[in-house]
Amino acid sequence: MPTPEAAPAATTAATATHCPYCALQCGMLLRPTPDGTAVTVEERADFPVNRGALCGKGRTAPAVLSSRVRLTEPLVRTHAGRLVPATWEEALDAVAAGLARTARAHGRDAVGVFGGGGLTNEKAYALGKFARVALRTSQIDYNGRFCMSSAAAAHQRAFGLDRGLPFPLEDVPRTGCLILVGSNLAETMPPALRHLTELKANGGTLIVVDPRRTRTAEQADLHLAPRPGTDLALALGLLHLVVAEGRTDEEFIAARTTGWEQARAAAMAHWPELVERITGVPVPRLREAVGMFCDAPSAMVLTARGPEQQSKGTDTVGAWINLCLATGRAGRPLSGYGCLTGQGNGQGGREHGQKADQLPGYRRLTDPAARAHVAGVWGVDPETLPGPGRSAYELLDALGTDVRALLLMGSNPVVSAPRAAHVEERVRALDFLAVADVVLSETAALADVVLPVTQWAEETGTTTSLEGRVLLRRRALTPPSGVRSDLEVLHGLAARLGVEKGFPTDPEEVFEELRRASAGGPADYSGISYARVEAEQGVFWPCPEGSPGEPRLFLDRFATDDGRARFAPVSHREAAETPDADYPLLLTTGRVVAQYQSGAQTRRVPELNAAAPGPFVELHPRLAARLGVDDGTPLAVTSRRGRAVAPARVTDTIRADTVFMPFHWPGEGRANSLTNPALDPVSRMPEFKVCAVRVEPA
Ligand SMILES: Nc1nc2c(c(=O)[nH]1)N[C@H]1C(S)=C(S)[C@@H](COP(=O)(O)OP(=O)(O)OC[C@H]3O[C@@H](n4cnc5c(=O)[nH]c(N)nc54)[C@H](O)[C@@H]3O)O[C@H]1N2
Ligand SMILES: Nc1nc2c(c(=O)[nH]1)N[C@H]1C(S)=C(S)[C@@H](COP(=O)(O)OP(=O)(O)OC[C@H]3O[C@@H](n4cnc5c(=O)[nH]c(N)nc54)[C@H](O)[C@@H]3O)O[C@H]1N2
Ligand code: SF4
Ligand SMILES: [Mo]
Repeated sequence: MPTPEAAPAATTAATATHCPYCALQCGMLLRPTPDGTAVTVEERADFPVNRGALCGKGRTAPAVLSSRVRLTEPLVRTHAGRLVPATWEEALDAVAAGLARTARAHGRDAVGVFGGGGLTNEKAYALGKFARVALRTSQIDYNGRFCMSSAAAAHQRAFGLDRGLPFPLEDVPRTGCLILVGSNLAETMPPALRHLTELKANGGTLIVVDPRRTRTAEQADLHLAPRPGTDLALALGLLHLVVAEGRTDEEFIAARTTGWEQARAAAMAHWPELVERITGVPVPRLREAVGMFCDAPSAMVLTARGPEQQSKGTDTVGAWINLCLATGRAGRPLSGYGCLTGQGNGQGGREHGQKADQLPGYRRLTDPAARAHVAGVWGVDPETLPGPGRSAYELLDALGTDVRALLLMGSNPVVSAPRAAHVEERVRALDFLAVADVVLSETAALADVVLPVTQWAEETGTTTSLEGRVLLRRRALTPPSGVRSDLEVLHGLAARLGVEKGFPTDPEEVFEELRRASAGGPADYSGISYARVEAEQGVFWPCPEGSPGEPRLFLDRFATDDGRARFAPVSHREAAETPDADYPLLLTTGRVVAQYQSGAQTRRVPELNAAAPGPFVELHPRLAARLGVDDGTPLAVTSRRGRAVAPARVTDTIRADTVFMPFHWPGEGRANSLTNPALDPVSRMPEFKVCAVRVEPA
């Protein structure tokens, strides 16, 4: 199949685009090398979010375009069990046959689809449609479930709408006080660190809540280091003090919220001394935080994965939102709650239908009007659309039993899912696995068919950044001849499954359909076009036809039926697992600056590997002394799920009752061999950020 996008003319003109990795979606220029076979990254100073600044991952992103590390031809597993090169016809035939065979033998819901928050809006939309229309399975979900789903659920509950940041990032340095809860943005979004420096230069104050004194916490005026898994109690304790000290904004509460009495009563049950006992944060520090937050003329709370990746993440975020609402720090200029979304298209990826319960435009799959609208755009009978399916971990857990064939696009769960050894075993138990990827990830290596796809610089598509700003990545480079785009893959598979129409391969054509499908929904993109996005440095949704887009939400009313924000009646509860005699320590997990996610891409970049060569276990000197280990000693970390081995990194920046591991590596040092898949009851988010472990010299 010829690739539908015209190759750029042989020129050395640079293409303006965005980074393939995180949700900051830094602007960059890609300039073709003189022979036209590669691109180099240059600064793009005009894009306001990063003003030219890039982290090491962004600067080195072209390394993954090299055929030395990527896939350039389809692979099919032989009867002898080896993956060998195949033609595209053979590979797509094999995938379509594998999926169809399973559906025939075990029913449509025995075929699953797993997507990713790194996929462009066009791909996420097409993948959701492919599941519902071509496979007619309910079993689709994606890795965003592991990312910001708790914040999304809390957003919906409180504000009636889920856009990560209700204001552009440029507002952050102008607020009076910022509480950053469980975000290490100095490592996870380095160019955003500038906003913290500017905030302080403007006279604003910064509070960071993190069990570790991270590079981000180093910047703080006040660092609170709670025990992992206790942010809910911390937020309730702060609200208790706000009430006790008479610092609520009664006028705002009366005019713009509902549910205060219940939320207030719950907070009043959380005495500062009790909160100190639960969190380990001394009462004077709690008072200091309340003073800083309430004294400031405006204030924001931003959460990231620290408080969210917990089995009570939704309630925890709800408690931080309660704090904002009670003090009138929401729906006003330079004030509000926001979530720092993670993946390149973490925001857009959660809006257009790759989520188990969702239709495009952030519509609910159970809503008859939404089904009718989207079925109309798709040209199918609403009755044929399946209902909601399993959430990501539940889907992975069902592999090989209820779900017997899987199409995976844009995730590497063998490394990144909780209780990963079990997930790996489930993946191996599948009757059929097809993986579309740019590299042979640890999960792709287990597939029956591997489909090599084009990458960010080789294809056009939109992403929606953590600000809710829709951005365009333009194709800047001709892909190698052996690869096809994800849209071409879905087109080819749909045709083989008997659905000839409805899966175009031109991204702009897909976007035009997405516009219509999203029209009238909460995430309305109908007024957004490629031309507008390019002319305006991005367009903020919601953007109905004719709208300028909305950088700032909720200033007049919240998106609930009555326009009022809803307090969440939340109380503290323990993590699913707490330390005991057998597993006396807490493990928390997260990221380092030089590696991205499961590392599938960044572990293939020499410069990044030199900076972050492998896993480690961060622990406090007191704990190290008790265990009799030094910096570099190989440590065995054991939980109820499994065991991991990695060298000790001794540092006084972590609590003495907690160890930390980054999750970027497979094999012996895989942090997710240990993590607990206990799920949040609302968001179905696993508890990546807290489980009980035992640590000993290996
Ligand atoms: N370098 C790099 N950058 C990335 C990514 C990457 O893999 N590498 N991934 C991108 C993605 S998808 C995401 S989601 C974001 C994530 O961005 P962040 O949320 O900033 O990243 P994490 O390191 O997972 O977690 C942040 C902090 O939470 C702290 N923490 C752990 N447990 C708790 C707790 O119980 N409470 C609190 N308050 N804090 C806790 C950790 O110590 C850590 O410093 O980063 C994005 N950017
Ligand atoms: N212990 C622990 N585990 C965690 C977390 C944690 O904090 N702690 N964080 C969780 C979070 S927030 C996230 S977001 C997940 C992420 O974890 P994963 O879902 O594994 O994310 P990636 O490693 O980015 O995997 C993306 C895969 O898709 C491929 N890919 C990239 N672009 C494309 C594309 O356009 N098309 C296709 N077909 N493939 C593409 C990449 O090469 C890679 O193999 O990890 C979660 N796991
Ligand atoms: S901060 Fe994120 S978007 Fe910016 S260059 Fe780094 S990885 Fe890319
Ligand atoms: Mo994420």
